Parts: sequence; structure tokens; C-alpha cells
Amino acid sequence: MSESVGFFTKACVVLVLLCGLHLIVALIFYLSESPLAKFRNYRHISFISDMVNSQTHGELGQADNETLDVAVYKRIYNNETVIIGDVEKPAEVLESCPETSPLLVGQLRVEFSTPVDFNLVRQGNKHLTMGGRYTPTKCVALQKVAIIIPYRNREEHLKYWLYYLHPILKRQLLDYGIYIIEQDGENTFNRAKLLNVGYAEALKEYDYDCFIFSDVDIIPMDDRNTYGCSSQPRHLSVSMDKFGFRLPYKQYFGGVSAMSKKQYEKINGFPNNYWGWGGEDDDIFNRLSIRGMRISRPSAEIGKCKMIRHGRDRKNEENPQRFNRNAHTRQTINTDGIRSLKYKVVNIEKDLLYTKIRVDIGKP
Ligand code: UD2
Ligand code: MN
Repeated sequence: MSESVGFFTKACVVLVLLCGLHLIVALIFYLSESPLAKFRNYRHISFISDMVNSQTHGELGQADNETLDVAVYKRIYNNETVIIGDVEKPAEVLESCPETSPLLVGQLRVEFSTPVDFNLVRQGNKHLTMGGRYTPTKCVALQKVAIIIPYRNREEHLKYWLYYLHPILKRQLLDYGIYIIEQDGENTFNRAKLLNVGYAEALKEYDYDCFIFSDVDIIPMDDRNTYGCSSQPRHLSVSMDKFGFRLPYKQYFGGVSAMSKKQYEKINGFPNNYWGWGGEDDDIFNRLSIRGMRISRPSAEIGKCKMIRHGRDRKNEENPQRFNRNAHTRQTINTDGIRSLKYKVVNIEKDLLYTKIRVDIGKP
């Protein structure tokens, strides 16, 4: 009896020692990042690498299993970039585009005497995808920009705008889309409400973080005037031919402007009740200053723009209420804007050069 107890005690002691040893070995392996496991995975990877290589030469047809192996490996050993380098770091991992695009050329020659034709513009912009979309291919764009153009019956101007702007925007390395917001019917024109519609509709399509609001008849004369956003709302058409290449007045915010999603939302978008010509741009300026923002602008040199000469359109007569409305922005900013916007989309046309959204925005 005592002999068997002695044997049993010894066996227990050996077992406990073995367990301890096992624990220590496990601990050592764990702390030294498991060299054996590493070795095994290196083998695993080079095996996959061989398979991938031979697959590219068409010798192996087990793509599914290989993809699975790589995927599993990725999940478990995500940190070991050195080892997975050749196999798994895909060629299409792109870096951010530079702050200043190296493709810019500076001053541009802009003229409106040579006629342009939609088909010619399409042929010159084969890099676009339907809806007037472009994304740089060699780097990740810093901004996702929706360009919104209020529109009705200005086809001649639209052609020039597309002809000049697409190549510029491409050189600026922007991830962008063009939205032409066309007012349906014959009621009085409402530029600011159309801009609100453009904002809402563009966001339904893509996660844009920057919005450019541009007249259809304004062309920048320097591609260093970036159609992007900054930490403050930005006025881009600062130096226009029609105003002798200077600002007509300090608060002037018409023509082309840029706002981030955050800046735009802070002012509840634009007013919806400015029908006819004028005043809506000053209301937008008021909104920005009421919300404590300042306007940022390029220099007069870089901000040079040309406006295609034109007369006043039918159904866009001067708005006689504009001065009175401008005096009450503080009372209307919260009740009238993007949060109370109502409209009906009538038609959406996808062209290579643009997305045109025809919309019923009602009447005064
Ligand atoms: C000035 C401002 C503009 C706006 C407007 C007053 C400049 C350079 N621009 O433009 O931003 O504040 O005054 O409302 O100072 N449109 C059509 N079809 C129409 C009418 C207007 O497409 O029938 C669009 C088009 O994009 C046009 C924009 O609205 O460029 C502004 O209208 P405008 O060009 O007749 O007014 P303008 O040049 O005085
Ligand atoms: Mn104009």
C-alpha cells in the first residue's frame, strides 16, 4: 500500500514538473514571437509566393485556395509586412496626392471666339466616367469635390465651361463630379435654391466632402486656383474681367465659391426664397459671417477669371426684394435653408461630361 502511494506521489511530482516545463517553453516561445511559427509561416508564404508566381505563368489553376490562404494569413499576421511584402502588398496601394499638383501650368489662355462642340469635348476627355466623374489614377485625391452649376437655357456657356474646366480639374488631382442643376419650367429663376438641390443630390451619389458652387459662364484663367475647400469658406472668382480684375466690394461672394460639407451645414445651406437676379450671394455672405467664419481668397493674380459676355436672361429679372431680405438674414438663417428644402426631381441625365438633374423647385 505505502509503496503504491509513494509511486503515485512521484508520478504526480513528475507530471507537475512536466506541466511547469511546458508552461515555461510556451512562455519563451510566446515572448520571442514564436520563431518556429515565424519559420513555418515564412515557408507558408514562400509557398504561396511560388504558387502565385507560377499562377501568373499559367501553371497552376487553384486560385480560390490561394486567395483563401493569403486572406487567412493577412488576418493573423498583419504586422509582418517584411515577409508578406512581395506577395501581398498590391501594386495598387496608392499614396495621397501632393498638396500642390505637379501637373499645374499656371496662367491659361481663355477665349470664346472659337466655337466648341459637345462631341469634341467628349473626345478630349476620355479619362472621364459617366456623369462627369474623375478620380486620379496615380494617387489618392485629397478632396472629394462636387461641382454644382445652376442652370437653365445656357448651352453655349455650358460647352465652354466643360471644355475648359475638365482638363483643369484633372490637373488639380481632384476626385470630382459635375452636377448641372437645371430649373424645370418657365418660372422665375432661383440660383441659390438650385445650388441647395445640387448639394443634396450630389450627396445621394457619393461621399463628397467639398462643394464648389459655380456660375456656368465663369472660367478661371489660372489652374493654380484650386477648385477645392480650405479651413474657411473660399471665394474663387476674385479677380474678374468684368470688374476690371478686382473685387467689386469686400463682401462680394458671387460667381464661384467653395465650402466644405461642415461649413455649408453650419449656415443651413443657402436661402431658398431669392427669386430672380441678385442678393442671394450677399445673403450667403451674411450667413457665413453670422456663423463666425471668414472668407479665404486666392491672390488677384491666381484668382483671375473670365465671364462669357451675356445679357440678362428672361425670367431672371432683378429681384426687388433682395435688399429687404438681405437685412433679415439673421432671422431667416435657421428657418430657410437646406433643412427646409423641398423640390421634385424631374429627370436625371448622365453624360460623359456631366450629370444633369432637371428639377421642379416651384415658384415664388
Ligand atoms: C452675378 C454673380 C452670380 C449671381 C448673380 C445674381 C458674378 C460673376 N456672378 O451673375 O454669382 O450672384 O449675379 O443672381 O458676379 N443662370 C442660368 N440661366 C438663367 C439665369 C441664370 O443658367 O436663365 C445661371 C447661370 O449659371 C448663370 C448664373 O445663374 O451664370 C448667374 O446668373 P447671371 O449670369 O445672369 O448673373 P450675373 O452674371 O450678373
Ligand atoms: Mn453671368
